[in-house]
Amino acid sequence: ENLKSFPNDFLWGAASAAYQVEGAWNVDGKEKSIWDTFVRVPGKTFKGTNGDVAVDHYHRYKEDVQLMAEMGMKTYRFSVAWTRIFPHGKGEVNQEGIDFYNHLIDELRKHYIEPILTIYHWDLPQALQDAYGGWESKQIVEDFQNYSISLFKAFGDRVKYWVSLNEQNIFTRLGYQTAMHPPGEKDDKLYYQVNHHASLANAAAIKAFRKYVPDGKIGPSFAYSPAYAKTSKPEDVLAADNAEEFTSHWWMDVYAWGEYPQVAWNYLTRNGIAPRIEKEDLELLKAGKPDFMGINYYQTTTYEKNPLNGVTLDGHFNTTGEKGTMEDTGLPGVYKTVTNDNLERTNWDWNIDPQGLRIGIRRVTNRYQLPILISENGLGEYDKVEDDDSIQDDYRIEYIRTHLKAIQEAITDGAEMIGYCVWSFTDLLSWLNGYQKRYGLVYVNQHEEGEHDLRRIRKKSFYWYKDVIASNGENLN
Ligand code: GCO
Repeated sequence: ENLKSFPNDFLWGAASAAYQVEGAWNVDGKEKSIWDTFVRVPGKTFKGTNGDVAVDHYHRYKEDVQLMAEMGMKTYRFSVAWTRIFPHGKGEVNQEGIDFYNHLIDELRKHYIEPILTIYHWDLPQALQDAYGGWESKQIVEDFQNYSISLFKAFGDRVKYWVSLNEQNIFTRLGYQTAMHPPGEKDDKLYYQVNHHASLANAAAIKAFRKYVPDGKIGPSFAYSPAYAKTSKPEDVLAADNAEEFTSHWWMDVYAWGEYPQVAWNYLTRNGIAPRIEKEDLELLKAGKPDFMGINYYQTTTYEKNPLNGVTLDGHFNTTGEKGTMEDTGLPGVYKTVTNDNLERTNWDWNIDPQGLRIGIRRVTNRYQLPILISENGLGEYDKVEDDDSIQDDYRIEYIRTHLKAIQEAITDGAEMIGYCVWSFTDLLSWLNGYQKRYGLVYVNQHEEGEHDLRRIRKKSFYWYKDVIASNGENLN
């Protein structure tokens, strides 16, 4: 097939998040985020790993940017730690925090690497969690907007691409449905309320952005897992449609249109867990529309009819009468998650589905008519350092290659693609999995225990991606 080329200004890059790379958790005025607290609770993370040091990017950012430059990267997506800027979430700006990101941004620009700045990648100031429950209160909207404005003022002259919230659907689900992330709650009603506040905060930041960075572009990064039906039985197809609405449109419709999808809204209302919404909320949601949709893509999810209650979209939330959450069962009567036997799976049991990325891009393009930034995509695996100090991560190369090919096909389909960020540039702390699960193009000698000098080693994928960038994606075979 004759594929279109990647655009000449396509942003080839890689990404990271503050808590996962920076370390320096309590220096230069930084105070605790909810993650600094959570990782100290016994049993929450693999072998109790935490981000106190992480890969020490805070002190080694120059070396890391040097490696990005060597690879020819066009863009680097990183996040700002809120508690460096406002140690207690609000109040006086901490100049030392601003300085760190100024240095990083200047270093990137010196090497012609376009910074993409993520405002929020999960490290909420502990002080705000303590004061009013963080995302649980509508007060977060104003504090998040003020924090965002401080970033716009400090960096908006040099940073033109911004990501507002990273994976709102994930940090709220893991924080309020599965209790695997802070603050560790299991409460479906609260979960939807928290999401409403986060959507409002997202819109409030974008609204302010127009004034402070009029020539910039901003959008959320959504963790999109396109829904497949297990079979062509109509009830399974309906279950997949339901899942797409509950697991994707619930957020993306709000971002793009300022509206909640009807079917899900009605279901949640019938079950008494729809969020409380005030009239002015809808105005705010409509006033904060993004320039692009950031998509973090790792895999698709497959669904079948959920037989509980037997009636689609008419189930009760808690069919057994026990305290459980939607996450335990899928949605009673609405959908149920199943394994897709047609796809291979990683060692972390995530399916590998490059075509799913093309399908997802197509759905987002058709529904929202927005340009798309693939703000994350990559493979988490065990990596082995050979005796000659090389890392032969052909599996990662294959993963990235096939997903880039899918993007090229999507471009040929007609999608407008801004860029692609490999998750991740260097190895980094996996929130719950320590350093076993590695994503980087650059290996970092960091481990839960034993020898760890934090030395950087270029993986085979580093050299491969360097060639891809140099050829603007012409060498994907
Ligand atoms: C992990 C996760 C993360 C996420 C990223 C989401 O292993 O901890 O996969 O690395 O992908 O933080 O934005």
